[in-house]
Amino acid sequence: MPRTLPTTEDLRTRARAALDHVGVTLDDPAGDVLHARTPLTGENLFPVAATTPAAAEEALAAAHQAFLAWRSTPAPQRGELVRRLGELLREHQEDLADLVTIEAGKIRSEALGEVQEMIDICDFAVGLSRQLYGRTIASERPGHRLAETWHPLGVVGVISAFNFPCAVWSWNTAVALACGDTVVWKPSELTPLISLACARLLERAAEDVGAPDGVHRLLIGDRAVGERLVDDPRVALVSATGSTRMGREVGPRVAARFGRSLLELGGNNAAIVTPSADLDLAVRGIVFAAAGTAGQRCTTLRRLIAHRDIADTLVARLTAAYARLPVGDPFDEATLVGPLISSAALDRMQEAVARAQAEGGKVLAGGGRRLADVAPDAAYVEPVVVRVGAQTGVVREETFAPILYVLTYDTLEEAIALHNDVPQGLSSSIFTRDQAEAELFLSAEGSDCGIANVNIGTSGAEIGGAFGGEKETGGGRESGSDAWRAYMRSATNTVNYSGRLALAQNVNFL
Ligand code: UN1
Repeated sequence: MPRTLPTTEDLRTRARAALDHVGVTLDDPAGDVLHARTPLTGENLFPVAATTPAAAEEALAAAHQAFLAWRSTPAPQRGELVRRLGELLREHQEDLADLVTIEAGKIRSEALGEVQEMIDICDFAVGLSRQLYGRTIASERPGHRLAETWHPLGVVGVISAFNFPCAVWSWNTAVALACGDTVVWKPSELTPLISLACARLLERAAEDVGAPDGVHRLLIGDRAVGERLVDDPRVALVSATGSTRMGREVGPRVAARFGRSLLELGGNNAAIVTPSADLDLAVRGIVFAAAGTAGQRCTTLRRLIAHRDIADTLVARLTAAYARLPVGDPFDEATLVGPLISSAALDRMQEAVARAQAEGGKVLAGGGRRLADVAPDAAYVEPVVVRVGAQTGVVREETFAPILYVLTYDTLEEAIALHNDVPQGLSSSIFTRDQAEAELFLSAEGSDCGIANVNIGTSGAEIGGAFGGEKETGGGRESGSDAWRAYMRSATNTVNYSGRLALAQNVNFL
């Protein structure tokens, strides 16, 4: 088990080098600042200038002004900007991954994977820039053509969370730019450095291809800065990723001004394991989904619903795997579980485990704090498995930490009912070798989530599919498939080339 950590000074040097490679210089900020911080040691790295209200206004005005030109730039030409961004992301994959590890605490392969997700969505969006298809519809009238056209929407406000500090931005930004929109981004206050790096690369891409400078703006700051995006009528779409509590505020406020919102909120993702499941595969899938990213993905597996006949065997294998999980320095190649984002997150995890115990749950593995002597302000913790008797109280909530609650079932109908009986609806999976069980789970009577998988865990979706979920998860869809439609407005066109006026529904007039 790794017993050492890099020092905060090492991390400063490494972050500075990465920023330097992408072209960001951190000046000594005057005025309001926020502190870039690293969960690896729990200490501050650098002060970063916060966006002033006047600068936020300038950003919104610039993005709106740029939209007026960008919307009439041919879409394949807009794709060139995204292509250039993708090239720069490839070139700087290591630098960006360093910043992701330093600010979000992800292990190396996951940090590189997050940047890969950005590269992938750029490739997707370049293709999309030649595929913004509308349909032609059969008109009921002779000499008429009925068609659907897709137009750019406006400024897109992107609000993103610490746990995917750059991939979620890229899903929104690459697609929005291809669709002819411009973007104003409010990242998490916890990850300003990676945000500055991404914004700089997009700025460089825009310079290289001659795109308007206002296609993208970054707002660094707290909630008040995010509120500007939520309330400004120039922001046509607010795409917000974060807690259900945040979405409950953002959704109605944007709706009150008839803006659009795309919400990607909390998950409480479950996997059902049936008696026919391949347990080797299930154990590996479950451990990655539940303990990977230190349980801090919105797709993290939080509930395991195991058939009574295999539950004890499965749990024994899981607890053995948990006992071997290397927790520690995410830069160490051997580590699989990095730190939680903050000691507040650790407090919330410990409270949740205590509540589960008070509700009758039994901790079967994990929960111990690690490296507290080396880094008292950091939050390294062993992922936890808790067996619970019923899906009550804390099990119905999303705690953003590596806690896996284990429940048992007797019939698949009962398992599916348990599965769906939580307020959230993001991701889900079933481990089975029985095709009928798999198909039932994927059917209308099965999982009620936006993502439903077979023989693979709940996390780690590819960008090609649409990403998002139902119920308290907010209903939004981002990333691939036809999620692009949320970033455009459609117009229905009726063109009469008959030379005569024929009214629809056979109406006679004049
Ligand atoms: C998130 O946690 O907000 O499917 C996004 C996954 C990743 C994205 C997660 N591709 O786990």
